[in-house]
Amino acid sequence: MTNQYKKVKRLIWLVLVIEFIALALSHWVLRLPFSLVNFTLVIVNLVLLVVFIEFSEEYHNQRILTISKILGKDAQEAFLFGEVGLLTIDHNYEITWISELLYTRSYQVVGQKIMNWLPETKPLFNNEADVVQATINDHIYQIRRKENGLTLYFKDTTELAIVSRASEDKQIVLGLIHFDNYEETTQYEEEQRIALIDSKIRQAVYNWANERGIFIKRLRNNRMLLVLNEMLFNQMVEEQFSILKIVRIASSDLDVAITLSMAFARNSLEFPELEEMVNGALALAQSRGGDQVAIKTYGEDVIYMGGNSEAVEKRSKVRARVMAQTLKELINQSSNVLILGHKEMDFDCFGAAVVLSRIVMSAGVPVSIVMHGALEEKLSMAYHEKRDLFLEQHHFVQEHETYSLINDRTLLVMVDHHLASQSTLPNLLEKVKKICVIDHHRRNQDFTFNPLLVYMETAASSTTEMIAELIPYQQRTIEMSADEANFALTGILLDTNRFRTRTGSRTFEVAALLKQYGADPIVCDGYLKENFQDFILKSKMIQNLKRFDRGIVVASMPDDTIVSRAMISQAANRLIEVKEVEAAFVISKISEKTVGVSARSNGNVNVHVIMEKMSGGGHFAAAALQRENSSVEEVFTELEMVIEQWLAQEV
Ligand SMILES: [Mn+2]
Repeated sequence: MTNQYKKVKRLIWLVLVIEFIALALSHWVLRLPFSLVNFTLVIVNLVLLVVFIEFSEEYHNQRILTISKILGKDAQEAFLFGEVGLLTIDHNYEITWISELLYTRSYQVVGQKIMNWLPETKPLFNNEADVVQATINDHIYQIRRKENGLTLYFKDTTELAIVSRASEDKQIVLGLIHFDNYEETTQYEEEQRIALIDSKIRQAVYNWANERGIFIKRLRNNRMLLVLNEMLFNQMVEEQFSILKIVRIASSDLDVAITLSMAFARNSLEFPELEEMVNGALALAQSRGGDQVAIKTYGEDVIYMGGNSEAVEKRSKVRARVMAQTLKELINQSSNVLILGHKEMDFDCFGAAVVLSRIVMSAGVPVSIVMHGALEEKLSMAYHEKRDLFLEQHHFVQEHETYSLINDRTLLVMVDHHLASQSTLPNLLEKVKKICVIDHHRRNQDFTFNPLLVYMETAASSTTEMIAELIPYQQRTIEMSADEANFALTGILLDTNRFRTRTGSRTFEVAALLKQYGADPIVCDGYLKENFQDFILKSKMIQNLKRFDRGIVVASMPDDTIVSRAMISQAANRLIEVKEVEAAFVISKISEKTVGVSARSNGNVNVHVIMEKMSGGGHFAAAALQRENSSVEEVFTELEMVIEQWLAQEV
C-alpha cells in the first residue's frame, strides 16, 4: 500500500517538472504567448491534484481502520485491557496498519517489512510455527498468525514470563555430596589427624554451602544432603562447582585421596522421584571415578561436569573378594553361563572371557563364549594360529546356536563393555533374564536392561585384570594353559599400553599370577607387534599435526584413506610417548561412511570430558568417538572448537 502511495507521489512530481519545463520552453524559447497551452496545463494539474487527494483519502481511511470502527468502542477497550494488539500486512509483508495497543507503545513501523522489524516472526511465514515469542523493548509478546492470513495477533505475556521465571527459580533441586575415599582414609588415622581432615575438607564443604544459602545436612560420615533451588543451582553451574577444586586442593595439601562426588536431581515436583534420580546420578558419578558432578534433569540424559583427577587405585581387595563370592553364588544358581563380549573383540575382552570361562568350568556349570562378528585384527591373527587349542578347551557358540541355550536360569555375563549397543549380540540382552556386567570402562548412561550384578571398576587396568583377580578366591584350583594365560596377559598389555597407563600394584599382581600359568611377555609382545605396512601408515598419520596449548596435539588423515580403529588408537598411543605431548587426538575415516577419533592422554588432560562433548565416550586417559556421514575435516573443525573451549575453561 505504501509503495503504491509513493509511486503516485513520484508520478505527480514527474508530471509537474515536465510541465514546468514545457512552460518555460514555450514561453522563453518558442516565445509563445500564455494561451491555450497554459490553460490546458492548469486544468491537467487540477485533475491530478484531485486524483491524488482522492487516493490519499482512501489510503488514509484504510490506515486508520481502527478496531473501534469494526467492532465498536467496547472492543477497543477490551483489547487494550487484555493487552492484545493487532497488526496487518500486505502481500509484500509490509506492515499496513497497527492497532491501538501497539500504537500507544510508539512502535512506528507502518510501511516497514514485518521480518525486518521482528525477525522472530519468520517461522510464522514459512509455516514452521503457529505462535512465536518476541521481545520488543521491555515487553514480551506471543505473536500468532492466522493460517496464511494477513493479520498478526500480539499478546503481551510479560507478566506471565516474569511469574514463570520466578517459579522456575524457586523449583527444588535435590543434591548429594559423597566424600570419595573418606572411610578408607580415616579408618587407620589418629583422632588428631581425622580432626584436621574434617576441618580442612568437611568444614570447607559446610562453609561453601552456607555462603550460598544452600541447606546442608550430614547423612553419614561421608555423605551430605543438599536442598536448594534452581537459582542457586544455576549459580553453582556458573562457578563450575568450585567446591570440587577446593576439596581437591585441600586434599592434596593434606596428602590424602579424598575427592567429592556430587549429584543433583532437578525438574520434577515429586520428591520420591527426585530422590531416586539423585541416588542414581551419584552412583554414576562414583562409578566414573569420583571428583565430579552428575546432573540428572527429569526426562533428559545425565550430564557430567568436572572430573579432573584420574581414578586413583582405591579399590579394596575386600570388594574383589565379595564380588568373587557373589559371582560364585550366581553361577551356582544358573543352569548355564553365556559370556558376551563387545563388537570387534580385542585381547582384553577375549582374555577376560577365557579366564571367566575357566572359572565357571571349575564350578561345574556349562559355559559358552559367544563368538559373533569379526575379531579385532591382531587378536584374529593370534586366535587363528591357536584356534584348535582354544576349541579343545572352551565352548564357542555362534548366533543361531546361542538362542537354543537360553532358558530362565541362564546367566549372561557381559565383559569389557556395559552398553547394549556395543555388544556383539545386543538382542541376547532382551532374551536372558539374569545379566551380570563386568567392565572397567566409565559408565555414562543408564542401563537399558536390568542387571543382577554390576562389577565396574574404573580404577582397574583391564577387564582381564578384574576377572583374573578373582582366581585366588575360587574353591577349586583353576586350570589354564600357557596359551590362555598369554592371551590374558596380552589383554592387560594392550589396555595399559604395556604397563604405561592405568597400571596399579594389582595389575602387576595379576601379571605375576598369569606368569605362573606360563604366560610369556615376549610372546605377548609379539602378538601386539605391528606389520610393516601398518608402521608406514601410522607414520603417515602422525605427519599431519596441529599443536594446541597444554601439550594437546591433533593428527588427521586425508579423507580418502580408510584406517582401522585399532590403528588410530595406536597412532594416538605413539604420540603421547613424545615429550611435551600431554594428550593426542587422531582423526581418520575408519570405514566408507564413518569417521573415528581416538584420544589418549598421559594423565594431565581428561580426554574423556573432551570426547564426551562430541558425544563420544571412554576413560580419563583413553577415549574415542565415531561419527557417521561426516568428513574428517568437519570432525577436525568441531574438535578444534571443543579443545579451544576446554582450554579457555581450564585456567
Ligand atoms: Mn578393555
